[in-house]
Amino acid sequence: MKKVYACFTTDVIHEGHLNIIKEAQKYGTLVIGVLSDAALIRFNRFPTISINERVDLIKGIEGISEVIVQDDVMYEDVINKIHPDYVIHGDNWLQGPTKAIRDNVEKCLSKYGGKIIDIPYTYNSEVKRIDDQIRERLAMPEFRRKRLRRMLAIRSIVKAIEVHSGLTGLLAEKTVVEHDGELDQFDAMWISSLCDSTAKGKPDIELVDMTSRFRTIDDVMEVTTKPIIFDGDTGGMIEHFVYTVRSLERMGVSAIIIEDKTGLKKNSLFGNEVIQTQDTIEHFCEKISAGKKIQLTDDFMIIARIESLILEQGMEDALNRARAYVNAGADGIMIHSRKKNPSEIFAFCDAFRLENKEIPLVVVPTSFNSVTEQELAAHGVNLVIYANQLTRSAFPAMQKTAEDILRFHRAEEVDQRLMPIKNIITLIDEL
Ligand code: SPV
Ligand code: MG
Repeated sequence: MKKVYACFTTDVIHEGHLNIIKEAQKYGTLVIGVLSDAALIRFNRFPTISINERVDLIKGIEGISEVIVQDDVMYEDVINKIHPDYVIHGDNWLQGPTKAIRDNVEKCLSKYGGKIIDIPYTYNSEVKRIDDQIRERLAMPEFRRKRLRRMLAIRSIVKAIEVHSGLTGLLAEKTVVEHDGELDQFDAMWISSLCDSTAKGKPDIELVDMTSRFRTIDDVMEVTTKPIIFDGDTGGMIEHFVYTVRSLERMGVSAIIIEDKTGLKKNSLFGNEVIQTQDTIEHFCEKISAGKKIQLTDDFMIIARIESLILEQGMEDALNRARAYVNAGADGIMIHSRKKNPSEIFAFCDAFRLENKEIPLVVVPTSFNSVTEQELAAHGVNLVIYANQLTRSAFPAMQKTAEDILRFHRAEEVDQRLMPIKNIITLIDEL
């Protein structure tokens, strides 16, 4: 009897999966792999049920000889282990980023004469409805909120990108890239004070009020499922901060990052070129504790951002503050720098990790942008935030288009570098 293998990444069995099973049974005995949580999160999306429940779901279907867990999105290990004669999959993997998976399967099977069976992918309204429902569930506050903590526990490094609108949210949600035979995507979204203010044409000085910032979050939440990290600036007055924490938690935001500055906040990337005042350790600890006390779930995170290196107060001050903020209840530490070279970030992370192995470390490599995620992870960083690159890439493109229309008194010259309207429309989901 020949052996047929299929890998399932689903939480719900629908007609498409049953078609694969029916077709596979014509070729031999069927082994189904269930993609592990870590691999599923990296490649696709969060599961809404546990790995054991997903395995049981498949075991409950008749005509399957074995169910195993597949630990990597690429099939290499599983193929080497079970040597299937056939691997069966919907033909949707013939294009797009998932083609890299098919290429990998083809290479592995060709070593011993195994074959791929591509069957027509099942597109129908019932399958779409089920997929949409899973996505809607992932977007619900109680599901979304806890996913940052889970992600930090599972991934060696979590990657967040700045978003400030529904459209940039969609980019963060849907951009998947195949590179060097691996698939990658962003794990989370950063609601930057700088870019949220810039999008409204306002300076980054805590001028855009909370109601307006929440409106931005809401726009993003409407069209995405990934966890959200909110840039809370200084957090404001303690009496106000507790309300902010409550609101964000209720909305399904996963974390707020507050920076230890006081008075009129200026963007950190100005450093000491402008007047910026660091908060006292005692007062900032009080703010963290007040926020932790008010939150209702264990999911929400308050991350303390240390500005000592930005304000040239030295490494010892940064480390002292980190210790104090953790003692006050901070769920993570963000260390910021505006040096081009990452050495002070590495020095802080190395010293902090000697004392504390657990608390997540967060960095924003805007100035020290040559550093790779892998290097940061090697120094104990858990979360990297690309805080403003979408805004900075969009603005010059829009500015050039505006200038060229003025220059040529028509739009033809700019058209070849514009995204076709059809592509914009297909980016946006319709219910
Ligand atoms: C932001 O994105 O608003 C930040 C990061 O706070 S930074 O601009 O580097 O201060
Ligand atoms: Mg900010």
